[in-house]
Amino acid sequence: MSNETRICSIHARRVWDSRGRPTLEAEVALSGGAVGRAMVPAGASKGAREALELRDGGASFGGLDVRRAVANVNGEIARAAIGLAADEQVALDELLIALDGTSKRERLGANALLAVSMAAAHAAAAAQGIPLYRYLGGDGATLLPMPQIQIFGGGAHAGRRVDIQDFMVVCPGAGNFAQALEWTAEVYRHAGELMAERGARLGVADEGGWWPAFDTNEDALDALVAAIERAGLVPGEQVAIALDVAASEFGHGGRYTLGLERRQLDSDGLIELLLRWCEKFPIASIEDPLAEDDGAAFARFTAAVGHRVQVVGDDFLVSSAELVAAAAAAGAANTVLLKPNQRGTLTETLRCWEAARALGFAGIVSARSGETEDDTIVHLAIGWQVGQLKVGSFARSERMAKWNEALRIEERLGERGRFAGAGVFGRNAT
Ligand code: 2PG
Ligand code: MG
Repeated sequence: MSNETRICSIHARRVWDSRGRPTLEAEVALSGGAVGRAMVPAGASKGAREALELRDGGASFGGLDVRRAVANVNGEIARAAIGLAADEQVALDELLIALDGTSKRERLGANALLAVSMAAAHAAAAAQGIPLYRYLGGDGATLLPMPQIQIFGGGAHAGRRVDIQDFMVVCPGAGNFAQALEWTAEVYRHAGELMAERGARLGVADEGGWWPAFDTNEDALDALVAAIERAGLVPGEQVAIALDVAASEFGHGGRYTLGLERRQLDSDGLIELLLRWCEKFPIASIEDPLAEDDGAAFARFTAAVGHRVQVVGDDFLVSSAELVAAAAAAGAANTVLLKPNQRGTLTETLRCWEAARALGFAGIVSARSGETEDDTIVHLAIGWQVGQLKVGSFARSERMAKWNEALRIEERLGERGRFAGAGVFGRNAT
């Protein structure tokens, strides 16, 4: 260890996220003078097997205050981690995990651990005077991700106004990352105009997608295709649809309740509905088509469309290497969503991605619905060469901060940069 990268101070503070809720920021300073800083996001539709976000409970801020997590960083974690090398991420993260001592990080809090894990990586990159993506991935970190961008919000991010959570687009026909953003900007704008014409432009949902004032879930899909066409783009070829069904939010035990349409479906009924949508609409990717406790149905769905549609596990896999291995063995899903706060450290998140990649899965680095201006995940997507990035919509600065950072990196990489393109989507291994 060079003396320059020794952690000499760790400080956490309470800051505020995009929903106006408390979250944590940590600052890690190194003996050579470098400093790294990171903020932790928060989900609304969470998987039951995610690591725990430590909240104070009680009356203040609806029980969501993070004073205990802040105190854990400034006390126990700082005492244990000061003196370690920031550029030895695995050793640092393993110390954090051992210090917590629980499988779901519920003693110190996954939010406390992650703030330090990410801030240390930033500090180590700063000590070398290079951007984080390059620190993580070296000269090979040249893959610009395919963005998944929300046009209409829904589910838990829009007061359950519609059942499906994210109506997104991907741009398989785009030649580079910047063009994918340009096309998405046009689709987003036209979708807003279309809603205005219907007298239904009622603002935006949690991640910046247009508020889903629709009579049925399928109406939203029709509107999305119409917006792509109005933008002068070819649905399916240039711009395709990606959905996050987030089915754990409206079903368990193989029973699903579509509140908007007042109907109940069993697992096969939901599979049938989604397969019909895959026939009717240019859908390239579906996340959490079934609930986290419905693995057998997840496998049936993947067997039916996984050769041509990317089937993503989020709540189903919670960025866990073990759950990905089990899903791969069962033929359930072909792509893993990677959210560092589902685990609590960068090392565990990277292990999940490495396990997934070795099993032929694709990956998508993802933000949470409660975000900040922190752009660490952009660097993870590029540094780890994951190939896809999901950040929410094309509005609100906690989202745009990330798209804009990826644009800067694309520019910086210049000729060396490669856009992930249509080949990046997960497909069943044959
Ligand atoms: C998801 C995320 C982002 P949340 O389900 O993929 O859309 O939502 O952060 O609320 O879990
Ligand atoms: Mg999801």
